[in-house]
Parts: sequence; C-alpha cells; structure tokens
Amino acid sequence: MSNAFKVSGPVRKHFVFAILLVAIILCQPRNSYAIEFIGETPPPSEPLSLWYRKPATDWVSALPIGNGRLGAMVFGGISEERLQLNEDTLWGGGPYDPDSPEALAALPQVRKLIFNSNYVAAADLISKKVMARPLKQMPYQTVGDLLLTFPEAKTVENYRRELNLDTATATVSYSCDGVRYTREVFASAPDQVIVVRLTADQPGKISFVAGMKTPMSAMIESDGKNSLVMRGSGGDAEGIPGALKYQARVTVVTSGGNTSAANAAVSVTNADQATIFIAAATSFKEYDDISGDAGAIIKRQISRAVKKSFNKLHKAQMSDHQHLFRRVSLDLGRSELMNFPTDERISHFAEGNDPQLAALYYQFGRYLLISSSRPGGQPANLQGLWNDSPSPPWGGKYTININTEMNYWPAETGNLAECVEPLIAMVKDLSETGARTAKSQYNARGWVTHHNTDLWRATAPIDGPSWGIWPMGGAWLCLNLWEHYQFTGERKVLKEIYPVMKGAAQFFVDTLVEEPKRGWLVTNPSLSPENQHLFGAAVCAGPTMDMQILRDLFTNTIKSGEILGVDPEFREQLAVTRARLAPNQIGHAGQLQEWLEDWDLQAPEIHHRHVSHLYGLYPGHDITLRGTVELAKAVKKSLEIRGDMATGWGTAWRICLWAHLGEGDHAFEILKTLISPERTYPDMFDSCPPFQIDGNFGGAAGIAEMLMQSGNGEIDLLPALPKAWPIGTIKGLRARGGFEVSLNWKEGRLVSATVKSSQVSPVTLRYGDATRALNLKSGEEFVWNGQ
Ligand code: FUC
Repeated sequence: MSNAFKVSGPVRKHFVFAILLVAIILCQPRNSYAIEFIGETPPPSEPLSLWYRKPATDWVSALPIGNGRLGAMVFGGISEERLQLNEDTLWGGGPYDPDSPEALAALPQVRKLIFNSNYVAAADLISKKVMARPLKQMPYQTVGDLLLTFPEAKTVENYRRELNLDTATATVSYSCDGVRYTREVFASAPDQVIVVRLTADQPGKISFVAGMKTPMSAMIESDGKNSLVMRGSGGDAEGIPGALKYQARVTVVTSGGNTSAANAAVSVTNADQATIFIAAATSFKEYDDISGDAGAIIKRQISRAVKKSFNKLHKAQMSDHQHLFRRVSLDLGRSELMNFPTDERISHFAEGNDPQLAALYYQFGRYLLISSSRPGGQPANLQGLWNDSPSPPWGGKYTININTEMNYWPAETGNLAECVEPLIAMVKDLSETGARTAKSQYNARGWVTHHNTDLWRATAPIDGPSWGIWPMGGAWLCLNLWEHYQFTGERKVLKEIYPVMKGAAQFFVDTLVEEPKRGWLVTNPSLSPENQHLFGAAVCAGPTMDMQILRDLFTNTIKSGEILGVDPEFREQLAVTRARLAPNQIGHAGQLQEWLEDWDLQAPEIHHRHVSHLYGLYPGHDITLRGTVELAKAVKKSLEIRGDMATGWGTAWRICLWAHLGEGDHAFEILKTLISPERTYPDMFDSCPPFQIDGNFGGAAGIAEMLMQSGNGEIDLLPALPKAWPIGTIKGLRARGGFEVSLNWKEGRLVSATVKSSQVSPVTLRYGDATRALNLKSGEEFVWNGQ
C-alpha cells in the first residue's frame, strides 16, 4: 500500500503547489510551544456526557461521532483541530473468491487424521490444502483527516471538551485573549454529512486554515473558493488490487470575514462564524458491485446540506438520534464523582462508589451502536466505524467467532432493533458467498462461513488452522437473527431470516460426521475458538461450543418452520440430527468440558480469553440456571477455573455469564476490571488491547443482563442486581416476546416493574422465587411489585 499521493496528467502542476502548502501547514511545529491551561472547568449540565479539561493527545482520547456510515474522531486541539474521518465501505481489495480449490479433495484425509488423534498432521494438511487463498482477508481503511489550523494561543482559559450522548454532539469550548470560542461537531444521519460549527462570542474572531491529509493513496486539491476534495482508492491487500474509488469533500461557509482557497487549503480570516460540511463516499454498492459514483454522491449531499441552516441540520440530527437513544433511560444513583472528568472517573471506578459511570458506560454502548450501525450501512466492525489506519489491528474486520456477535448483544434489550438491520443484511450476503464455499470446499448444500469475514463477504477459512478452521461463524450469526425475531415477534422478520437459517442448518445436515467412539454426530474439522488442546493443535472434532450452537440453530430453525408452516420433512430431519449431536459433558473437575474429551485442565492456556464452551449459557440457550441445574453448576466451575481476567471482550463475556448465573456481585467485580484504565481508554473505548469496540458492547449488554433477562417464556427482573446498586430505575428495556420493561428498585429490592406488551403473548414475570403469569393484550400494561 502506497502512502504517497498519486498524481497524474494536467493536475500535476497545481498539485505540486498543493502539496507544498499542505506540507508547510502540516510541518508547522504545532504544539512546539506550551499552551497554558487555566481555570477550573465545571462539568457539562447533561450527565450523559463524556468530558475532559484538555485536548486529546492520542487517538483513544479523541471523541467518536457517527451517523452509522460516516464517522469522525474529534480531538479538540487549540492550535489544531483534527477530525479523523471514516466511511464504512472504505476497505482494501475488491470482490474476490478466496476458496481453496484443493480443500475438498483433502477433506476425507483431514477428518481421518483428526478421528485418529493425529491433530498436528491434520493441522499441517489443512494449512497446505484447505486454507483460503489469500490466507488473510481485506482490511477496513481510513479516509484521512480534516485539519483546522488556528492562530497561535498562549493561554487558554476554562477549556472543556465533551461528547453529549443525548444530542450526539461533540463540543469544544475555551477562552483565549478574552474571547470565548465554541466548536460543535455532529454527524447527521438524515443529511448524511458531518457538520462543524465554529463560533466566538465576539465578531470577526474566527480565523483558520482547513487542510486534509491521508495515509491512503489519494490526491487532495481545493475546489472553488471554499472547498477541498480528496480523491483516492482503497489499498491493495494480500495480492488483491484495491478496487474501490473514494472521495471526501469539505465545504466551508462563513458569515463575515474572508474565505479563499488555494493549493489544497481553504483559509478563513476574521469571520464571525464558520460552518464546515464534510461528506465522504466510495464506489461500493454491494459486495459484488463497485460501480457507484462517489463524487456525484458527495456533491449532492453537500449541496443539499449547505442550503440548510446549522440549527435546522442540528435539530434534524438530534431528533433522529434521540428517537433511538431516548428509548432507554438508566439511573443507578449519583455521587460526587460525577463532577470529575471522565478519564479520572475511569481510574477510580474500582473503588465502587461511582454508579453513574456504569450508567454512562451502558449508554455509551448504545450511543456507539446508533453511531456505527444504521439501516442501509455496514454492521459495526472490530472498531465499530472508527479507524485511523489503512491496516488496523486484525484488519478491523468482522471476527465472527465472538466479536461481531458481541457487538449486537446490547441491541435488542437496549431497544435498538433497527441497528441490527446491517447485521441481518450482511448475514444474507454471507448466505450467498457462503453457498459457494459450502459447495467448493465441502460439496455441501446450504452455506458456511468460518471465523472472519470482510466487506467482500469472504467465507473461506483464514489465518491458519489454529483459528480459521471453524465452520460455525454463520451458524452463530443465525442466533443474532433469531433473537431479532424473538424480541420483535414480527412474522415478516421471520420470513426474511428463515431461508438464511435453513441454509445454515442444511450445511450441517450434509457435513456432520459420526464420531467413531460413541457414534455422536460432530463437526470435523473444527476447533474451540481459538484454544489449543494438549496435543499441540487446536483442530479437533465436535467441540462443545459447536454442538451448543447447532442445538440452538436446529431448534430455532424447527420453530421457525413450524410458525411459518413450511418444510415439515426438513424439520423432522433436523430433530433427528439434533438428538444425535454430542451432548454437554461434565469433566472430572466438575467443569463443563470444552472438548469431546476431558482435556480442559491439561490445555496449555487454562485461563484462555475465549469461554467458547460457555456459549450455551450466554448468549445461547442450551443451558439455564433453573432448567439445567447441573450444567449451570459446571459452567460456574469452568468460569472459576478460567478466571476473571481477560481481554476487554473476554471480560465483558464473563460479566454476562456471571449475570446469567444470578451472581450480580461477581459480575460487578468483573465490571470494575472492565471500567478501569487497563481495559477502558480515556474516551471510554474498550481495550482488547489495542482498541476493539466489542468490549464496549459486551459490557453494555452485561449491565442490562444484570438488571433483566428473558427467555423460555419468562422475564426475570433484577436477576443479578449487585449490592453496589441499591437504588435505581431503568426504563424502556425490551424483553423477548415483544415486551417493554421498566423497573424501579430501592434498598436492593424491586419496588415496581411495568411490563407493556406489543403483541398478544403469554409470559411469566419472575423476581427471585416469586412468579406471576400474565396474558396481556397488545398495548396492555401491567405493574407488579414482585410479590
Ligand atoms: C478473536 C480474539 C482476539 C481478537 C480478535 C480480533 O480472534 O481471540 O483476541 O479479539 O478476535
């Protein structure tokens, strides 16, 4: 991937000037003089705000905004404002087919080696014949930066940088030489642009130079007297040529003062105020169609936006955001610590007396989902939407052996069903590309995808046999789809997802094999993500997680077929196959076995970050606290052996699992390690490390699962309430079956639960051992005190 600007033909002369000017601006020793910050800034009036007393000095201190597709990290600098920009379809490579043509012929031998316990030889053969070509997938990339360079400032008074989650607006404000400056930034979903407004409390005080830079292969030039355009392409990756074209456009509109543009920079002097409009798009249309016209799209978006006033644009953006965000409110109590900047609060959360920070963390998770996953766009990837690199960690892709699924854990309970739509669209795509892989690599019907995918919906096994040879990614994603139906209860949703679930199930009907020792039907080859067993490899047959995922998939596919009244023979076949799957087994230490054999305590990494075999308790439905008591005890034992310490997302998963064991205090102890500087950056982004957004979403889900759980016709109220949150209110949570639930508790006890039904469906409310059966009509509300 080239970091150089691409220049050709008639633009060359103009472009050389542009480069020189941008180079001069960018090479200025921006922060070479020390700015003195004085004044004690009060906290923002909106408690659902992240805020700071200094500009961001690194990317994980900058604040994220996004409209689902277009995003920015806002740094809030004094001499320079940096807006690092993203567009969710800007990926490396292009449409490609990575299936290995040698995989199918090798499959019988691979299976034989695994059943003969020849794991290392099996892994070698998989490496040579079965893995994708190329071995890695395409990376999510970055647009680049908009940089605003301001006149020199020596002393800055009462600086505050904040992100208001309720208005989805990042604001920077400070005084300098007796003038109060304010910068507001938001990403609008209705208008598809990012808007920045710069104001001062005195006329003629707004002066800056706007420029752009990018690590991508792109050229930047000015256009007219107030615009900049960046034209570039997605990078080549793993031998796949960068096929996407992209453009970003910046237009500056001022009142008063002078604006001029030359050499890839727009200069504003002595304006009363300035509004900056930013648009970006790529030529991506579908995973197999890249014929879009990015230039035309962004020109249209900007020309529409500049006709509207800032206030009109902001109002439309806020009402669109609040329509989703305000559906759930959470109050866990307040403390003095709310008066401190967010990064300081993160450092002190483990002391246990800042309940509002947990509420803020929960709402930040919902905010991030609204900002990174909207209908018509791409699902939230490993970094959601925000990435400053052409080659981010793990390619910033969709890792579907936990991470992408976890991104959507808080969505349904958090009343954000719309935000799941991009995921559903991606899984539909995968059912098409995965049908190709099922046929070519397994000679099977249906569809399959392994442990990662990308914008191009690649489905073959990648990276190497210890990670990639896991055929369950699509089957797990089907659970997210089924949950979407469970929560909404809408038949049209079921009709849409049923063919995808059926295809996923069909693949396993064709590929499960009989395990020689006990005759169980198992996956082979597979692995328990990404854990090695004691025989020097991860590849194996029938790991526990696979069987749990398949029991869920088959059960849910059968139920769907029944509701829709279709495929009776296939349903019968699934029921017979399900009965022959390897069961959950309890090992000699009382733990839930991770593999077909009792290898857990001899595995090299007994504290491994993945807790794959515990999928059955959460997010799966194979094991429940009251329904399968012995298995739930075994899960607890496994969790104790695994330990509480993990990566960000591993920590978040453990919170959810302890919540499903009904152990709120233990879940809270782990939450303390999640909301700590080790796993939460100053801007509250989760650290894997490095930054990975799944922990934010999993942590938010964990908080919700402590307060309410639902399933098997029950809604469990305050199932894992920790002592740390004796008083609280939550409004607007969603429960399976189409219910909306609000709770209010005092002294650690439920005061009232309000349950509203959006359809006719019976449900039992549970509070501890007390239960109450309900049969509500659509729209009917019921209030219960838990007795
Ligand atoms: C999984 C994890 C890693 C990382 C990667 C993106 O494979 O095991 O820790 O989160 O995804």
